[in-house]
Amino acid sequence: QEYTALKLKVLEWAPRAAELIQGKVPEDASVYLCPATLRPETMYGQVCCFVGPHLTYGVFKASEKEYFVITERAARNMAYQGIFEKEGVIEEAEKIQGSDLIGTLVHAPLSFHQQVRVLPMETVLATKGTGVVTSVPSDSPDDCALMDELARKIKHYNDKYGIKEEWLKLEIRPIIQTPTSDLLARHLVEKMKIQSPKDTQKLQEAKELAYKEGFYQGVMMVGDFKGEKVEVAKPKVREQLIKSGEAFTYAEPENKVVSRSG
Ligand code: ZZB
Repeated sequence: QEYTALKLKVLEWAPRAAELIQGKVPEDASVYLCPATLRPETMYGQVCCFVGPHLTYGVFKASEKEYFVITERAARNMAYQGIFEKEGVIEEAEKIQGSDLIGTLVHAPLSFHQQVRVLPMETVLATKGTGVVTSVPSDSPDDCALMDELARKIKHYNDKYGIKEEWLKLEIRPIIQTPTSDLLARHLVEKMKIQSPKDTQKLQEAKELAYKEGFYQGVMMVGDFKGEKVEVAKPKVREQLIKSGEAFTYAEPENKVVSRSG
């Protein structure tokens, strides 16, 4: 699986993360949260960045001036892909629990909303990508269902993680036109009566539909490739992000199936 890993620069740490980072990273270095995505063409619509509150992340040194917040598993993979300055070497400046990152303010490349917050996603898999996920509720049913849930239970999430209502209020703008909708994820969540992020089976189905329709029938409504088919625009947006230094390629080894007989 080949992902585009985006660099979301930390502008302001959540209080607990700030304490942990203090003195661990050089003053003049930048730290980035690096979500792995299969949909670089949707980056215009980012409204937040998700982490698994119960996952452990590391702040890994990519070069003298750049540190990445990702899972250790992702760092181990990246170390052998020419992403870190020193091949095969992993330097971890600090460990951080996902819950301690919530509320951190980051810069989201290409997005209408240049500054977005880190929010919790209980369903983030530690075994996929970087463990960091960028949220595009216009085109990702999972993100759409979770943003609804966070807003619906804002009191609970405020008590639990200090989430503020205004962090959830960023406008969700259409990015891609398909035959059924210009907000395909919202359309599918409503049509399939998806009630919460726990409707995993329906969400899986919605995701597959959204991938297919978005890729084969979608047309870009925004950005430099406005009017072009998604199929055509996707690699171009990706290339642009990589050229500008705002993203890099991250490949994931296939999950090995270990047979019982060994
Ligand atoms: C932004 C985005 C915009 C995404 C979209 C999807 C969509 P997949 O399809 O299951 O292989 N993701 C990445 N890492 C994780 C993780 N560790 N745990 C849970 N979700 C993760 O997964 C790839 C997509 O799942 C990634 O692409 C990311 O969300 C999320 F409009 O990034 B995506 C129809 C989907 N649309």
